[in-house]
Amino acid sequence: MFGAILLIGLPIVIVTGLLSFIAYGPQFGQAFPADVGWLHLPYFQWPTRPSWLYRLTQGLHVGVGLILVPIVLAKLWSVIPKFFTMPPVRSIAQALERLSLIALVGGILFEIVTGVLNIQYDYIFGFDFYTAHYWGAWVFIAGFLSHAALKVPVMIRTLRHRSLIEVLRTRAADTEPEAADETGLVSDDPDAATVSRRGALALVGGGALLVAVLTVGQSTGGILRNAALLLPRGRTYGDGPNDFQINRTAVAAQITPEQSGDDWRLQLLGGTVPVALTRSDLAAMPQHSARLPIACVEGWSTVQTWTGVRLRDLAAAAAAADPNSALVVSLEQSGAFKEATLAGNQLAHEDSLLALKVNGVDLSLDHGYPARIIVPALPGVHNTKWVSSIEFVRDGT
Ligand SMILES: Nc1nc2c(c(=O)[nH]1)N[C@H]1C(S)=C(S)[C@@H](COP(=O)(O)O)O[C@H]1N2
Ligand SMILES: [Mo]
Repeated sequence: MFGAILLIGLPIVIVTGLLSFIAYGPQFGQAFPADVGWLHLPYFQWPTRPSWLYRLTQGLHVGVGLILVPIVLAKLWSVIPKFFTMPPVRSIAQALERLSLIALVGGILFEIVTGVLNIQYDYIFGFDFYTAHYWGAWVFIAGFLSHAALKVPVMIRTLRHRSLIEVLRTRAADTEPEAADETGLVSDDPDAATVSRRGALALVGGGALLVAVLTVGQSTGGILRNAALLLPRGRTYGDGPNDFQINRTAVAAQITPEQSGDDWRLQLLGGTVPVALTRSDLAAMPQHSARLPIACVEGWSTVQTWTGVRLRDLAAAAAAADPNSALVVSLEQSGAFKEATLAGNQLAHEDSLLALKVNGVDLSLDHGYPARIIVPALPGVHNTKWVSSIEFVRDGT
């Protein structure tokens, strides 16, 4: 049963994880690791529609990943004797199976630990987290595929020979041990059962459910947000229109009042002439509103109503026709998120904005005042706050 659940759940975590790598824009060298050598995924342009795409894929990656933790632990518990088999290696075939198990078990524990630490402890790894999590994923994928190829037939046979209804009706006192088989997991002389099969399922299922309750509110919001104790960025930021998760505060990013005050200018580069705009200049341009999510790689997301100037109007204002990409730079001096490159399709989308307002009021300093990027389906990290310049690029000219 545990194997069957993992067989469905883990591919979701794997695929959404790899999609996140592509969403980060490897073509601009801003996915990590930047150079993946021969393990090159088929890259494609990350879409801007539907706007909730990254919210869904990354929410699933983190959410399903966390919910599966109790099931992974239970699955490991169920095969514990296997970890202590002596002698550890008897034949070449068995040595290969053992090697695939190290990739499988070592890989998944490594991915869980690095993933959880990255969510909860604010990038303690720096960028090495992404590199480690990426290569660890491939080790795990190799172990997972070979293990599934070997064991799915065994799993199907085992599930077939026992009826689930029957299992759900059987108390601990009536629980019979498994018949001895070639797996070597059954004791020659088992004690009486201390827990029924249904009890084991309920315990592990309850654990997964508990993790789900503590997690889903970070994406759904609403009442469940109060239950989202695992929400890394906290649950409340005071009242008012700017009350939603803050990844990095203005203080943490060392944004000074002088930098973001009246002397602030937005520099538009890469067009026929450089342009510098004040915040009032921007406010005097045509304003557009869109309901768009911020979806962080950490799994949390929130949908807000943003208002500002379309990025394509800014390109036009700089006389930069049909840009293929743009480098957005923040006032922030250091830090990994001080700049990001946006692709052509992201610049062209009608809802892609340099936002001045959120939910009808000026952005708070923590949410990126004087102006921030907000683009449909873009990973949260590339929605640069405290923008100081945008350089439009047209390849081949
Ligand atoms: N300049 C700058 N922009 C930034 C960041 C940052 O640290 N510095 N954090 C990014 C990340 S990781 C996310 S998820 C979003 C979060 O936006 P919010 O803090 O307004 O919710 O902002 C992004 N923009
Ligand atoms: Mo983020």
